[in-house]
Amino acid sequence: MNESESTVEAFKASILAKLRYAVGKDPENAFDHDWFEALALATRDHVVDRWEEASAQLARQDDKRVYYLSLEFLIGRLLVDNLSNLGLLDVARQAMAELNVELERIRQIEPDAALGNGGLGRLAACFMESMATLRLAAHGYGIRYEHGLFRQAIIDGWQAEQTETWLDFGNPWEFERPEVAYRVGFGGGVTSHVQEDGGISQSWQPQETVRAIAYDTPVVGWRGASVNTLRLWRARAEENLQLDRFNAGDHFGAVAGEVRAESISRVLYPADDTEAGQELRLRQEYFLVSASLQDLLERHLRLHGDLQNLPQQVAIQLNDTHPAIAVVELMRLLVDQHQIQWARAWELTVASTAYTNHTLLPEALESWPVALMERLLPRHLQIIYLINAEHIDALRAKDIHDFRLLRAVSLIDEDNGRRVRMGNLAFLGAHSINGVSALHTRLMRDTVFRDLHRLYPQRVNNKTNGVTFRRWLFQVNPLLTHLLVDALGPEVLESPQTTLEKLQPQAEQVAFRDEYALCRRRNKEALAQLVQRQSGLLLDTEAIFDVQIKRIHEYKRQLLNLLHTVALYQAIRNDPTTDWVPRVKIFAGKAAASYRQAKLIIKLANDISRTINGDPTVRGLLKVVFIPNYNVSLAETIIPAADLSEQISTAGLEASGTSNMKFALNGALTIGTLDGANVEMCERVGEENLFIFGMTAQQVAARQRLGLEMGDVVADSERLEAALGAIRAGVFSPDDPARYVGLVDALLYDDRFMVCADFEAYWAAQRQVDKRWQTPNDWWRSAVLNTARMGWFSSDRTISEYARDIWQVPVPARDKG
Ligand code: 26Q
Repeated sequence: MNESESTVEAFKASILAKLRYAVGKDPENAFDHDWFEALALATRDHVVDRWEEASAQLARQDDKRVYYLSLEFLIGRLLVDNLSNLGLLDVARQAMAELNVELERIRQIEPDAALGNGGLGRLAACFMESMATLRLAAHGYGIRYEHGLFRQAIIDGWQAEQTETWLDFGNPWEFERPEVAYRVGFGGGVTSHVQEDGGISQSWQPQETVRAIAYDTPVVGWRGASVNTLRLWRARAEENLQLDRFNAGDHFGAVAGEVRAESISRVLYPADDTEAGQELRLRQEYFLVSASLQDLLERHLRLHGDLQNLPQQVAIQLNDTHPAIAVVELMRLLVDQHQIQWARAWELTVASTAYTNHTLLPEALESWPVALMERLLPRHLQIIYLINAEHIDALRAKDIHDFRLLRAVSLIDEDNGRRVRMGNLAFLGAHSINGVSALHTRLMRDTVFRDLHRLYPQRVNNKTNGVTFRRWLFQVNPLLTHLLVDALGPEVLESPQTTLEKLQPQAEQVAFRDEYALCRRRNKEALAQLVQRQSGLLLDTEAIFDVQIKRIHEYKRQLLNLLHTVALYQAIRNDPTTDWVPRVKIFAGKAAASYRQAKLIIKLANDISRTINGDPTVRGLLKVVFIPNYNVSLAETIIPAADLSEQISTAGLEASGTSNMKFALNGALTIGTLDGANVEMCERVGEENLFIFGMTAQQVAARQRLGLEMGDVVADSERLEAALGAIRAGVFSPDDPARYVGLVDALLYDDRFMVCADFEAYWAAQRQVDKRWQTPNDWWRSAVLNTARMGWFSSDRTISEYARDIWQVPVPARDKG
């Protein structure tokens, strides 16, 4: 028996042992789920072995630790991720095959860990994987939501939200740590004490406390380079509280208290903007922050015994303002609990904390009513007032008295019923404030943080997002990965960042382009099968697969894509003899449950889909499909099957985008605006290999100043007028002809997102797409060059930049063995 055979044998034995002793089944009676569990547990043993080694090594090295605080981690599935990063995927597949079980089927059993809404949450997951790969001593902190992002059902074309229950069958990847528990307080009041030295100290007596219990998930880096920990907190009621009440006969009260406490980690907020400043959300934010800071300070004191060197040993990264109350909590812990002088505590806090901004939309910037903050976190509000007073005093001392400026940079918004501005708080309390693409960072300096940036010009910096190539290339696209290894050698798996560019000459080789196109064809067939299983619809894999998958938002302009779809439909009907290029328009995405316009856009997509797919005069040249329940796993099937990637947000509004990178890496051509990271993709991939159209951020701003009435624009475009007219008249909604009158009129009279203004440019760019498709040599040359030139968009590069510029931690040299 050779080495690999014995590895397979051992793995098989381990799976069977897990099946028998952990699952309690024998192979004859095992269901798919039992096999999944046995395989996951067998895999987990290997993970844990590496985890132990890595933790021991971290403890020895005593490196500075990075703490990534995020309300969201959009992880998806872990089985293949772990197997693949441990180099055990083929072993596992073989072992399962010898047990007569198909890995491809079993892997689908695993529910997605959907503890996030979209890009920000997925970025946190990519970062965790890259930090483990780069062997940084990094910990993720988040909330173990019992229910992740809702499941989307499409009922009669409308989105319906259904509860997501990822933990129903248990979670093989997590380790409950009941011994790692902290108390988190809420409410109550603050009392002052005169200390021995005559100083005054404050202490907070919360009215209510909740326990945070740790659940640890190991995060495996590539080749098991390191295994880090994602620590998620679960809220539990204080045990004695329940019992006391219960014994006093207050049975309902006992349960109500428990429900109240535990509701904190019950469900992820299913919105990717802030609209509702709800108490429960603030409780979640503080719960995460307080438990995590207590935990990291305890670790720091255990390892170093002194808080004065905190910034040398600890870097805290805030994923947007959601955990920004950390600035205040750290001050409270240092000053009230560890008796550090206020000024010194502030130095330590600022030097330890950094903040990443992910949005510019002023209405999406988090702020909390002062009254709510006072009721829930009275001591924190005091500290906020103190920070603010010192901040404003410091400006006055610098002879800055401009009333407008002072109001703009204040932590308190006095214009909207007194609110605490979390963006300003995070800015003041952090030594680094970063945007997520070059354009976004520039706009941050010019708009939302204009005044603060002038006061602290060193703080704002850019860290363009990236994605992990392990998941978003190697795992999702094994065919292309195989081809890349054939062409470039196994080095491409170790250092895709530097190796992929060596693919460029292959773009000129017909034989290579053919093989490359064949991989795409196979991936399209897989997607077509999925669509057929789900909806019965047959897709033509010869057609351009034209894909827009992301949260539904007006600024992302799914409506622009739908208008193009309708215009194309009308053009085909009007001129059936032209040699139209066959297209499949693929949409997927969830709308926030309370976002009415977004939900109407989903209905419109489904109405258009039904009408066009059912119209025989189109002869299958155009198909439209809305795939329900978009999530990480669905993205993993769709992205490698895409020919065209739609990245068409109103310029200036998409901070970065990350699916744009995943598509391009897998060789889809982008049709997009000069927004977010598209700008940098265009620079690196070469403008001749994408389709850029539409107004720039600057032009958008100028156009908006002219007003949002689009009568002239529409009158100038027959195509647009006809498309809007058909939708407005109920052509796609005969059951309710007036359904879209409001939606169309909003585009005509109040087109905030420049859908009409960009329509003609978009149409023209789409015709360029058709033209390129009809010259396969050109299309596939561009596709290969996209893959070859996307290396820079690896999250390994992004994390290396955070490590160097923000965290000041060394990235250990890679040992390649
Ligand atoms: C805040 C308060 C209350 C309730 C919800 C929220 C909330 C939750 C999630 C606000 C925003 C989000 C998510 C934002 C997000 O995903 N932003 C995206 O981040 C990506 C990673 O940087 C970028 O690529 C995208 O451009 C950006 O839209």
